[in-house]
Amino acid sequence: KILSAKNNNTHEDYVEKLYNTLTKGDLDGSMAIYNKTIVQWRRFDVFFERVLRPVLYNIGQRWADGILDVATEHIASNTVQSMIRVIQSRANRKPNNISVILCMPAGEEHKIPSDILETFLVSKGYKVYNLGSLPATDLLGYIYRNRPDIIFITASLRDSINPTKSLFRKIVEQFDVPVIVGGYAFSDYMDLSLSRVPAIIKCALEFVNNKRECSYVECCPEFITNLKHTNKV
Ligand code: B12
Repeated sequence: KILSAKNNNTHEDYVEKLYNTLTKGDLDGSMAIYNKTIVQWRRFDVFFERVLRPVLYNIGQRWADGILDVATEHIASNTVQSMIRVIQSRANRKPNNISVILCMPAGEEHKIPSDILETFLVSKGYKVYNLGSLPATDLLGYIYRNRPDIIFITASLRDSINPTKSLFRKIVEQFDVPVIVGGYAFSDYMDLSLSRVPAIIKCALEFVNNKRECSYVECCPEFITNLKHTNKV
């Protein structure tokens, strides 16, 4: 026990180590850190929430403060995308027959949050359509053809808040489908950590399918408010 405790790192240790490997573009080193966290915690969402997300927020802050140059930020985000691909290829897939569209409003280029959500949801058995950023008309056509059970819109830029609201309105005007909005742009208003995502989805589906009040009101009041103002088609 003493030996294994000695080998265990804290979240902060991993954050520091991952910051160093990512900013060097070191994929193998980054994956070695990921593998170690899995052995220690046995849950990859803990790695995403407690290690990768803080590292990316650090990178963004240092870039905004002028301490980190754009090229290094790009190397780090490209390495993260490679990591996510490897992690997703290892995810267990026991289908649960619920489909989710992940999308971003036009002009939003921050796709890493959607890619992390995709990996998380796929590992929980959801069928995921990760569309990235696209014009509203294309998204509406895709929804019409594929009839997803739920739609997530992700936005990181404050400038994406209004385009997100507009996209939200266009979808709910035409389709009777729950739409959930989240991401860094909304971080002042809601906590959307990965561990809350399954409860949010369950609550949204209960509300729409059974016309029942959500039992998770405390976990997603903003979302419920949105739904109550939705005109069902
Ligand atoms: C990597 C990065 C980039 C990369 C993106 C690469 C890619 N393919 O994704 C590049 C280099 C392209 C980029 C560009 C820009 N960026 Co940038 N970027 C970042 C950075 C460092 C990390 C983003 C990220 O992946 N975060 C990690 C994810 C995992 O966290 P998250 O977004 O919170 O998502 C989690 C949860 O919120 C939740 N979630 C997310 N969405 C949803 C949705 C639902 C429904 C639910 C339930 C949950 C949920 O799940 C996610 C996984 O845990 C951030 C810093 C930051 N604070 O995020 C800046 C940041 C977002 N960028 C910023 C800026 C300013 C820009 C540029 C304008 C810079 C420029 N002058 O060119 C451009 C804009 C490009 C555009 N048009 O979109 C600012 C935005 C400020 C603001 N809020 O307006 C930030 C915050 C940096 C900063 N501190 O100033 N960027």
